[in-house]
Amino acid sequence: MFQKILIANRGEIALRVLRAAKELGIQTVVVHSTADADAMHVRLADESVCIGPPPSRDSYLNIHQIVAACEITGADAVHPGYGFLSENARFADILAAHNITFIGPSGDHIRVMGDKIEAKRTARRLGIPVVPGSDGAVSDEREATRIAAEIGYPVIVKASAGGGGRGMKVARDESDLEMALATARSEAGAAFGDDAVYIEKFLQRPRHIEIQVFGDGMGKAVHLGERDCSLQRRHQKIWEEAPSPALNDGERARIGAVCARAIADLGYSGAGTIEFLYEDGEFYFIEMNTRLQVEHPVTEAVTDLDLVHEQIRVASGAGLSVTQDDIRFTGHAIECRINAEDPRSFTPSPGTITHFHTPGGLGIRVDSGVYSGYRIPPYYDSLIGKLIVHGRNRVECMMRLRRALDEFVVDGIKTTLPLFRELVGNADIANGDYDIHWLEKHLAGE
Ligand code: MV4
Repeated sequence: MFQKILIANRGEIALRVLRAAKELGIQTVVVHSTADADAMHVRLADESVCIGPPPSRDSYLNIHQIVAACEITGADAVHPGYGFLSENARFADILAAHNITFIGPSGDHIRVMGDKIEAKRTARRLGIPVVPGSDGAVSDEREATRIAAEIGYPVIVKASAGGGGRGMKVARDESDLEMALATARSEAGAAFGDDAVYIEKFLQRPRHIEIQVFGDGMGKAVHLGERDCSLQRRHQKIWEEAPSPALNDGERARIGAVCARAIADLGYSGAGTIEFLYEDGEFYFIEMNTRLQVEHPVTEAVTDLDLVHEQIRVASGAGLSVTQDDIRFTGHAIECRINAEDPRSFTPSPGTITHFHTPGGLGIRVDSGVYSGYRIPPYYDSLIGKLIVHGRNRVECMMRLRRALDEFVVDGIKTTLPLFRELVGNADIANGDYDIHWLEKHLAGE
């Protein structure tokens, strides 16, 4: 097992990893920017190293500074959290070259999944159902027109180097296609330095359902069920739940088994998420994330597993603590992302939190790195906390969530709490009746 883990992140996820390391008796080092000297993760860690000025590129994204911090403190492993360097293949390779363990998959697996065309090709080869479309990059308009006519309109043009909603254009019919192709290609070239694009059938009213997987890097893998992340705005998830209100046990077991087999065959190591669009009873692979995700606590609630413990175990070579037969799904969990944002416009609202009071009681978990008197720096993501609620079923979970939202106090800044108080009173949400477009329509007043 590791002696000392360096946490290359900040905020609630730095705390989350720190807690897991402490529980396992592992020493902790955190790195931080000058803007985060007062942050909770810095206070709770055994050691801390200031690695640069506030802008992320000069601190949390500065690979050389982070490697130097490992050398200085003698850390033998790095946990990247999510965002920042968590899906940076070069970072994983550089750590390996320094004999420091990256707590995550290999650089090669990160690289494959970071290229959306390669990811889709790999998924298809491994038997995962994918969205119908071009087999790889489309080279010219004639090819695009032929493929679009084959799969039928509407189609979507996506950037291979994109992901998470960046660099996508929809073509409703053939007259749209030339423009969609040219725009997607030039935006991709400008944004990512890679203008490769591909075409897919555009699904009109899907849900976003993702499967949590774990590989031990030695040919064994498990799935931990799904999360329904359809409630989002501008590709930012705000509410995630497990199980999905749209799936039955048979569908879950079937898609889960397909994913676990694929991850085993790939020789994948660590936590991963296989993202699908789900429409009319069918799953369509879109992307794979090779990191721990913001919404992982929802899966922890329904499986009673500690995903960060598992990540650390697997990275150390100790393997997974469970086999598929050990995994049981109990009850229902919902996560609400508490952002320092205006609840209608979602514009960031940094500043000082004058009063912070978190709810408690049975089935309530709050993951947050803030406290009363904490000043939110304006440089980073607006996520300040997550409320995760568990109940024996969805009705009980929603009852507890309504109560927990009433107890939650965050004064001094604007947060997304009022939006959640509204959502828990909405009939569609109560019925689990929503797709990826629901929130934006609701906010527009429909
Ligand atoms: C799609 C799609 C419809 N059809 N692909 C957006 C983020 C990126 N991960 C993939 N995305 C989409 N891909 C096909 N073939 C609709 C979206 C999409 C979306 C997906 C998941 C969650 C929210 C979304 C919001 C708008 C569009």
